[in-house]
Amino acid sequence: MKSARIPQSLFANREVSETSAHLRVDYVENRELQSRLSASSAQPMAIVSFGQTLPHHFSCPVITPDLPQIAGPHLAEVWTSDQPVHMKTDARLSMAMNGDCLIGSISLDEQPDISLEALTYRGYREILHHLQDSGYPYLWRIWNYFPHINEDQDGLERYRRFCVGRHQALAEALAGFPFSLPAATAVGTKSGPLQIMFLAGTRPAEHLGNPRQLNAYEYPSEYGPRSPSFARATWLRSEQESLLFIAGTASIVGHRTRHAGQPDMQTGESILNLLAVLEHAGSMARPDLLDMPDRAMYKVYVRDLGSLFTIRSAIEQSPLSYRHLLFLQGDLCRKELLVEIEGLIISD
Ligand code: 3EB
Repeated sequence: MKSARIPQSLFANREVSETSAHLRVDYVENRELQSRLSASSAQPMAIVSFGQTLPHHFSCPVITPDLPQIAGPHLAEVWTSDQPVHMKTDARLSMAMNGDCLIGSISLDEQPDISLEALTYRGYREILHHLQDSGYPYLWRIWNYFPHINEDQDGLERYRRFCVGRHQALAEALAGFPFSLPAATAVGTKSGPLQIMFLAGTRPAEHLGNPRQLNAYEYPSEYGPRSPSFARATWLRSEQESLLFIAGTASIVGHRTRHAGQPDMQTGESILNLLAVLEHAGSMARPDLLDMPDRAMYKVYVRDLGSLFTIRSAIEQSPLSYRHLLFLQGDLCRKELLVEIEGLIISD
């Protein structure tokens, strides 16, 4: 570990975004990234730049999924720590740890002699091995990115192949499976390797369902030979602060896709799902959770550029409030889905 000085907050005099005791997330314009990081004593843990590679080298895990940002200034997602950060890197995997949480990424190139399910299995086994080995065995949040997600490969859709490999690895090696599964994203990129970004901790988080949706890990087999391994929401809470990750909030009720072909209606259904998860979390504790709108950020994955305006209007007219709204162009894991919204809501 490095020195134990307590760093200043990353953007002390600026509009700040989400904070927790040890972990922060800020959305920073790409061209300001380097100057703002070097002006700060906070330690970077990970940087995510959507659809753009970064011109500089950073010492922390950097992930650049090919999901173009399609509205607003180009923002990078910057995870920083107010505690010293320790890095571990090998050829495919890179991790940053601060004693409480770990953020990592793994990148796996597809090759003709290995199926997507075998590659996914290998990636997840490697992640779980490193988490256990490093003392951060509890999964908090996962993002999965890979191209051609809805294409068939030898008679099975690539997303479903991915689900098979992920399920096998997690069922074998994650203690408490499936109830310990965290909130997750799986979206289709335009290009690139299989990339998995993961957040894990030394302590367990709480995983929640959505009363309007079946747990994805209980989906019937009509959606694939193995069910998708994720929770609708993961909640990290302590006396001082709370981070609520919401995922998988698309136009699905029960286990069925709703409103095929209608991006406006799908957006409305996704928002009802988000509000249901927020209400569910609020009913468990922290009734003020819903009163912290300025600490919310939502990422909106849009399949077709042509429906951006419709989707954006539906969100702007909804009761959802937020500080950051990012629109990314990506493919969703069911062919009929045109939009998906994920959230991070922070209270302290
Ligand atoms: C669904 O319920 C919606 O497989 O990790 C959303 C977020 C979806 C994550 C995943 C899937 C995943 O199936 C799709």
